[in-house]
Amino acid sequence: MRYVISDIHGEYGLCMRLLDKINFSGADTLYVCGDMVDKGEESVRLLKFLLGEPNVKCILGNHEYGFLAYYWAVMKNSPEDFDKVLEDLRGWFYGDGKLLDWDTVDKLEALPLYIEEEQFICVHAGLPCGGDGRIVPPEHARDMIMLEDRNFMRPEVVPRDSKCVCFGHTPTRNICNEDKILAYKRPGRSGKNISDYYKIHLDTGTWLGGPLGCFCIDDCTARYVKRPLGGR
Ligand SMILES: [Mn+2]
Repeated sequence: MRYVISDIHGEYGLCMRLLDKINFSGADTLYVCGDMVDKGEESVRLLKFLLGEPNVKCILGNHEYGFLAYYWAVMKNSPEDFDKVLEDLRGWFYGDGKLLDWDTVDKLEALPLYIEEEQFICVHAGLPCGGDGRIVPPEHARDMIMLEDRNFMRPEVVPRDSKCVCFGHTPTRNICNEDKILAYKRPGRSGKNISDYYKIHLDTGTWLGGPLGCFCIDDCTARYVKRPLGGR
């Protein structure tokens, strides 16, 4: 089965519980729509896991991009002393920054801004969408729009004639007052196939205390794990 998820924000434990719940195995694929890091305490542990699994496909979110921008700035200032640079970069992450290594930095730097498959597109925040419902394809969209767009998530934005767009970035509670995945179905469709949907909004506000959820591309259902009582 193929699953999409977004905005895990350093919640390694919750992510592991969710993967357990869906019996995630080597035969499955997980698409991660960015913002794996920051806010939570185990950003680097989570990164090392996700970037190390051959069947996990990640893209950049604005939080990974922010880290990379910092990395590029640090490299400009002291490019010779790599030990010092790495020490500096470790300070970026709240919690487990000391686990950061060059392998993880290099893998992060190699991540794309979107993934396009036959029936769906993964992007962090959204794609430009005009009033006529025509979206700009990801290869022509500006990087910062894909990373930080705040228009695409609006319920009244209805892309037409496009693949289903899976995205996160803004907690869905801002739209529906609930921490749940919003799957927007095309009119008159059954909802059993991913092509029956035009967009899947994945950010369930995990860093704000919400659950962590993922959406199964193949059976079109959402699965969640809640935070333990007393957790953030
Ligand atoms: Mn974001």
